[in-house]
Amino acid sequence: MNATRLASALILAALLQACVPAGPQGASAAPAAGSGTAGAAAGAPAGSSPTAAAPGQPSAALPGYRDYPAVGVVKGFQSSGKVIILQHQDIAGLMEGMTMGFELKDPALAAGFKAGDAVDFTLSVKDSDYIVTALKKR
Ligand SMILES: [Cu+2]
Repeated sequence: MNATRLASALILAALLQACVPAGPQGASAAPAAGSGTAGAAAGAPAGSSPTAAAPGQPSAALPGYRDYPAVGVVKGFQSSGKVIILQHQDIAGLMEGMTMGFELKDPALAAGFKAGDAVDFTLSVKDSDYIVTALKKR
């Protein structure tokens, strides 16, 4: 049971660490009084993260691209809804957390989404092309 709780704390700590400061999700995650477990987390072997260095999988939506699962918060839209601005967490094997715009494969993917929505999304990448090919609310 302790191990389970520690694992949860580790996951939470990792999520919080990956999160860019001043995120709206701080509202739900802010009361993390995990200061006591932070030290333990830092010293623990980090062998429980199979996705840590995982490169993207070949994309099903876009041939030649690779898919990276990602988590973020919608900040807005540009280019008549063709570009979504996402404050994304670290994307394993790709980039650190930041706020940036991504082209939507289809603007319809973002129908019903608004600024402030926490989302899981799939980023399909080829060279310097970053395209959101899947989007769902968390
Ligand atoms: Cu980025």
